[in-house]
Amino acid sequence: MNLTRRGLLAAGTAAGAGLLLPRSGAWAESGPGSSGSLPRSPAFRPFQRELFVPPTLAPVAPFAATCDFAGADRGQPITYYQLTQRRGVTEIIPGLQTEIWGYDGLYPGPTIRTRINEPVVVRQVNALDTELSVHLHGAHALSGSDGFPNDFIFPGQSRDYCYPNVPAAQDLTDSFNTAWYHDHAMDITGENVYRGLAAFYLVSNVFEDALIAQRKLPGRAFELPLVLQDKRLNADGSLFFNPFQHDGFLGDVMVVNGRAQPFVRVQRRKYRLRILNGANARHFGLRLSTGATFLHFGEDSWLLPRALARNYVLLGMANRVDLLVDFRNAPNEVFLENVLVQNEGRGPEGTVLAPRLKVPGTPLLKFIVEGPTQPDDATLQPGDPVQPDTPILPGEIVATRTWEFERRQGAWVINDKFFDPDRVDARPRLNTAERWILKNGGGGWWHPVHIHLEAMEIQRFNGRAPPPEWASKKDTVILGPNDVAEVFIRFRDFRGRYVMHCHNLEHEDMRMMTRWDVV
Ligand SMILES: [Cu+2]
Repeated sequence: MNLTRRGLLAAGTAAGAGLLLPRSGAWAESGPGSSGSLPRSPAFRPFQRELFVPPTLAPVAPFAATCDFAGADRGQPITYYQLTQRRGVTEIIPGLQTEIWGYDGLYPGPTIRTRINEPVVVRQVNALDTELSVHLHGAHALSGSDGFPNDFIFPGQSRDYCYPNVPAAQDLTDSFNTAWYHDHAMDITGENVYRGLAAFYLVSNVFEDALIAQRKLPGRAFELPLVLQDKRLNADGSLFFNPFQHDGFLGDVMVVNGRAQPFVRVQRRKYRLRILNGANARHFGLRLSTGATFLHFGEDSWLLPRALARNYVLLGMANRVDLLVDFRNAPNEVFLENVLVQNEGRGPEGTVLAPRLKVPGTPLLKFIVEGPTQPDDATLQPGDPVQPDTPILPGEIVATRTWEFERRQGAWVINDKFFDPDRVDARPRLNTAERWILKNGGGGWWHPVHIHLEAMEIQRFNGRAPPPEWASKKDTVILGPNDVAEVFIRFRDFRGRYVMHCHNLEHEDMRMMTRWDVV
């Protein structure tokens, strides 16, 4: 499949896709791109199976790592992990066996829990028959460990990833918190992630510690990491995926932590929900079925400066939200619902700031609320400080660059160019800040734009101040049709190759990506 997708790109057009044959078993009998003949997933009764919570990965004995921290580990003791990427079998739909590709054969993969300024080495072993590259999304990562798209781990080989887990420039207000690791191999990221290569990487810091110690946030026992995805299954339970569908893959089964519409038992107290949109091309607009207000205190990799009262959150692909939900006075059943209307890979209906919503929406996860009410639990209030932000000031800006995201020849370009890992499109200087103008060229397409290495700080969205949840740090900003985001970004600590790309994984694989080097 990867060779055929590459052949397609070499031919300079996607129009010949129908002439190329996919790898056997990659998808069902329907013709290339014929959305009308997509298989419908087998029917099932939702909310019969319990939520799967991925295990926390245990460290291994130290080994001689082949990666280079370049001093970024600051001499701190290093924790070592090892993961083997291999096939596994799971039940996405009850009663049907589905083969997945997983970190240690698990989908989602094991959660890595670490701490800011505590260096980690992860040895990734490739026991699959495809090329891999691992990106730690939302981290301040060394170039050689960032999962550059053609820094491949070939089948049968391994690669060591060095994560110093430092906040940029040792500024603790830059401490990242909810990151995730997922595949980033050139041209085939969409299929690799779709088949299961995604997991949480959670990094505690002093601000989070203080909130938990002060009982403003719940501790680990009342925290649920949730990755939302959509899948499509063939009648035999195998995953359907069409590598020649370049608009953006949409499934017809809503999956939370690898299981279709599960349930979870919760007590009558407050819970922290760390939600990740891990889908290829589906955006999620989330509400509780009760319509209840919750607190939104983390966005992408960073805790927000202050807690916000919300009753709706929007997640483009790769976006994360950290929410505090109060079940104390809830009815016995509450659903987390997707209320965003999206029927095509190109994006949801409506606009980013005024999406078209359906209420009631599609229930994703059922909370079964039980037991007596816990009084005085997790006292975080709207407006309370969470993690301070040190904004980038206009006086720090040394350059302005404009990046336009558009469709060309059935594939995707940034500033009229397809991704080429050997072409450097920008060379920002170490320890400077720049203004980047991110523009969606239109055509009805949505592009969640992800920048590696550093947070972007959105100054303007379509010429106006961004909504408060987008006003501090972000690693992925959704650009709806014709949207323009003006962002400030710094380039600190690490030189080398990095990328920016659309996180619609089909757009990314069809070259909506650009390489820039910190020099
Ligand atoms: Cu896109």
